[in-house]
Amino acid sequence: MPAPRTVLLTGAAGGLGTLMRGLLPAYGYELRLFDATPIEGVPDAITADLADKAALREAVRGVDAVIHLAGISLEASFDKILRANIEGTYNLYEAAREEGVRRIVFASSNHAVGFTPRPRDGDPLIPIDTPRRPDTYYGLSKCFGEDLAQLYWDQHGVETVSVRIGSCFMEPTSVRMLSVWMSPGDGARLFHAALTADEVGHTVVYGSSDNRRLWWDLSTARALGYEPQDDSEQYAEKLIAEQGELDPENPDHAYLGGHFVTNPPRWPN
Ligand code: NAI
Ligand code: 15L
Repeated sequence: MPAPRTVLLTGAAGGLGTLMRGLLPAYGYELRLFDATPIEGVPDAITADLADKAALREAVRGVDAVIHLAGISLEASFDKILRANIEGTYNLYEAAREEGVRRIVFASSNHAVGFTPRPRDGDPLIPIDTPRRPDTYYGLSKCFGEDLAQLYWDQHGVETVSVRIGSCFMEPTSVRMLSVWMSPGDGARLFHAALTADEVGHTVVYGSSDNRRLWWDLSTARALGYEPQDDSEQYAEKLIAEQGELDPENPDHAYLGGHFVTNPPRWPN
């Protein structure tokens, strides 16, 4: 596939979308922005819901690839998740298929496998083909998205890289995040690799930096050409001093999904 130039970024108003709007143009991409929430100061961003099939079809027309970040990013009622994440992702894939877009990068999440026990000292890293164990309806919607991506590859030849993102924020803010953090710079490197690698079919990768306390295997991401540059370890001393080491008796610390397993943060509206 020729390297994509014009890329639709859904979820462009959100936290990750804002970070990627800042970082991806340096790789030569022209971003077309899409979100249900208007983006201040960017009048040409498309303000539309993923339920609006006509708007989606127009949004994908003529782009070389899509980075699909839009959706509910926390736990919510099944009805809300169904509409935004399940039907919304289906609508996006249908629009891409109809308009001949060949590559999608899908923001999956560690919460697709959130009920997987985290590795303890000496345990092997969690492989990418570990059985899916969603920790929430939110995580379940990411399992659906990964399966939808597989179907659209097998049935229609639309390629996807599904990125099971850990925690992509400016800095890790918890001891768990020392293991699952993806720096914004590494996020952009990974999205760039996912957009430009040859013949990905449907490839599933974990999305994180090369953290010393890493819990999962980054080899499928590296096979795309991803070379992470960052490591959360520089934040470890301060976070552990404030919060203590992970407690093996605490259920919040027992699984990849952390507190999503016990008391997930909820989508506000
Ligand atoms: P966010 O909540 O900050 O942004 C999500 C954006 O999607 C918002 O701007 C919202 O307006 C938009 N949106 C929600 N429903 C929509 C709909 N029906 N139609 C159109 N737009 C809609 O989330 P964040 O952190 O930026 O995450 C982006 C994506 O990455 C999400 O899909 C999330 O599940 C995934 N992800 C993020 C992680 C992170 O560390 N930030 C970790 C794992 C996955
Ligand atoms: C996610 O999937 C969420 O969208 C994000 O807000 C973080 O909480 C992240 O997972 C995490 O596991 O830290």
